[in-house]
Amino acid sequence: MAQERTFIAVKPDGVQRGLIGEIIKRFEVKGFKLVAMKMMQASEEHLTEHYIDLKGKGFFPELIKYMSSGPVVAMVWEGLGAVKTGRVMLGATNPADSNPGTIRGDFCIEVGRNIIHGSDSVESAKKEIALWFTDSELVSYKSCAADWL
Ligand code: D4T
Repeated sequence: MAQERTFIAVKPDGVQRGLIGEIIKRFEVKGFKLVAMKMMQASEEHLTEHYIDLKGKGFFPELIKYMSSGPVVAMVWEGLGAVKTGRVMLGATNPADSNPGTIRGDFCIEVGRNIIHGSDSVESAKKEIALWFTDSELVSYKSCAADWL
């Protein structure tokens, strides 16, 4: 496994349901390092760019409406295998298939309200991080826990 960065976003339902802290906690206690974070109201244009690969899907208009219905918390987490492990921590896209113990498995029910996004590959992570953050928003520092993980 290599050191990677992954893009994680608490979706509008996760924000409204008070799950920001719980989600941050899971990545923190796992041992990943937070390198960027901001709360923002994403525009439909920005979200269309983020979900461009899904543009042909029937659920796309609903997805954009939902994702732009309130603020999201965008984050970048760094660590060994952060992309793959991040996806495991999120659980399956459809919460009906997400195992208990995963974020979606523990906190949501419907695929259209699945509270969190996580990059699905290193390549998508790079694109998503560049879409949501400027280089200067990605903070470089050494965590004091780094040698213990
Ligand atoms: P995101 O990108 O939000 O982390 O979700 P996934 O990577 O796990 O899954 P995805 O890209 O296939 O779907 C993006 C987003 O669309 C919603 N969705 C998905 C939906 O509302 N109905 C559906 O049938 C599917 C497949 C949920 C996540």
